[in-house]
Amino acid sequence: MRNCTTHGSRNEVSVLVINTGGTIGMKSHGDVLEPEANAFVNGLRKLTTFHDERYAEETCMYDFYYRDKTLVLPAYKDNKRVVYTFLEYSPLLDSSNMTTEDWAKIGKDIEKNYERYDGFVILHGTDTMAYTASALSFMCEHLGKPVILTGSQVPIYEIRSDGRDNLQGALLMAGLFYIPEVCLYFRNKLYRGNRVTKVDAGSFDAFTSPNLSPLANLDVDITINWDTVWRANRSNKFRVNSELNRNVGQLRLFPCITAATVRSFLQPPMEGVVLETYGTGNAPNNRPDLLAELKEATDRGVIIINTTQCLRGTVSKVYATGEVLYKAGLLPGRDMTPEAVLTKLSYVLAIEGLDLQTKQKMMTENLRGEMMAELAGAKLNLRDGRFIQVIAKSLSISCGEVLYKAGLLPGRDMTPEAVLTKLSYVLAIEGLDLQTKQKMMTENLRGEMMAELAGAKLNLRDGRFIQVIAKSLSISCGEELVAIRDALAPPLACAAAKIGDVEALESIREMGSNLSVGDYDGRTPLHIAASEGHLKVVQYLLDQGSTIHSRDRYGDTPLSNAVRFRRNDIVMVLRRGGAHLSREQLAVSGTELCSLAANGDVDGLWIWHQAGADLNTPGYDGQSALSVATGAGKLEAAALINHLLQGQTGHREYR
Ligand code: ASN
Repeated sequence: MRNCTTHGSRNEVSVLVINTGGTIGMKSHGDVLEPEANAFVNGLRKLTTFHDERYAEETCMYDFYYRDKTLVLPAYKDNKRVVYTFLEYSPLLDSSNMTTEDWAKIGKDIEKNYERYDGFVILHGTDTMAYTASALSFMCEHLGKPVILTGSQVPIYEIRSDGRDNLQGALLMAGLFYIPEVCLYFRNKLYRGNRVTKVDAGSFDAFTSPNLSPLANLDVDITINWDTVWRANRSNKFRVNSELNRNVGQLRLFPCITAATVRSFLQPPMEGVVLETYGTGNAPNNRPDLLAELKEATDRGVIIINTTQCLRGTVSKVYATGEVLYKAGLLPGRDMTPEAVLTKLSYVLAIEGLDLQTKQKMMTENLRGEMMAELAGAKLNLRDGRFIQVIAKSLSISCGEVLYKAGLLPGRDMTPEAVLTKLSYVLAIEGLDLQTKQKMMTENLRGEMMAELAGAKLNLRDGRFIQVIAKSLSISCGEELVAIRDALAPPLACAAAKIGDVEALESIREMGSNLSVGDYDGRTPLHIAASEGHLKVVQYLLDQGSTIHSRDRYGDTPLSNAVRFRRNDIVMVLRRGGAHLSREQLAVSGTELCSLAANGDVDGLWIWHQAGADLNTPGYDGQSALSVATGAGKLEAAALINHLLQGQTGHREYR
């Protein structure tokens, strides 16, 4: 018998890589590059940075995954492993050949495989990647897992290729970080998919996100801008809407454009148009012929969105030359990219049962973070230095004990230059004793250091205390306070979730904090509320888009916590929001069900069934829960299993 170390341990995450084509997988045929089929897995298998065969063998990984489709990355931080499986399209496409049908196919494949994988990477040509990323962002409704498009400028098989870095970065992002968005990863940066545009045909820095800073920077350290991450409302299950309307178009204004050109462009069956105008959204207001054509089309029900030809910035009603367009019935596209507007039109126009007014309204609303918020986000106005001191003192902020013991003083994040010159300055001040000088060295005199947060001990039992802290933090600003806020928010939010205090959570959210960040054990407020049985908090967190699939360090999700603590109502709400048992949990569910059956634990059987466990799954010894219950004379349990089995369809497969 083979001796396998446990496969599917909580340190493993699985990612589906959908290979649609593009330069990343191309080879030279004659003088031109063309996609090469069936080459990826075998090519990458030989690279130790892309595959750890020893680990795969030791854990019997191929008992669970197809050998010719699956690889595993070497261990990353905390021994985390990304197991990734390829789904290759045929034919592979240069992205210039892609249409809405290809977007729909990708969407459907994500939907079909959604519960089996923790994240998705889409390999795609760079030429139209921004369109596909934008389209997918709209098609994926209530998305709760990362979907990351990437590709390269030089094929991955060549010596100087950007493909290896891009693929590896995308895999890490998709597997190890809960960023529930459609993103594009390129050249060490993770962007929101509907904010990008291809700006360089010959550089490895092919993409930019002109109006939104990257969601993550993968430099020596990986920095995630959690504040920027978009969180879809999760009170509904993830679904992909793959219906798209192709009667959309993009028209770029130029000084001598004729009314006839505009008229012919706007003819039926055209239903939605991206009009790229000048600067802040301006067009000639001395051309009644042009404006009449636009007005005629919008009167007919064509939705025309005003966007700027500029790479950066937004349209606004500053000039008379802009105002005329709105009088002609155009709608403002704010700071959306043309790619985002076009694909949004295609998505919105295809939704059945909506009247024109609702569609127009949707086009001006922020559906997936594709445009800046009306108020550009709640800006914290936090200038009060005294406030920092009050907060810092009330949290009994302290320095590292070890350093004190050795007699040293901590320099925090000061530069050596700052420390040296500060020493020089402080030591020269006359009339101060050593103690005062030491104290000055640890104090922030001219903004040369960050406030120290280590060792802050909080006693967070009292709901009012949390609210007071949260509210008072929201009136402050500056880098230091943002740092304090970020350090405080996770324990505050977890404490609020523990006592079921929605109001306190709302205060924490209002101060701009992310309610999906976990504590030291990776337990998020949702884990805690699910364990404690606080239904209202769970509902609130889902409405705020909290990450439903995150696992704590023990591999538990909010759903598995709700099952463990027998919170029926919460299991139902989480399931409605798309939560599901993980591959590993399903694998052990048979044994769990048998043990519940042996004990006649009807409630336990019921909740596992509600959570999505298959009652047919055999236990470790091959017995079914039904035969165990019958054999043990647990008739009520057997009757329940029988009843549930009648309503249960299909058998889950792991492979
Ligand atoms: N023509 C290629 C494509 O879009 C360009 C690339 O991937 N770099 O498929």
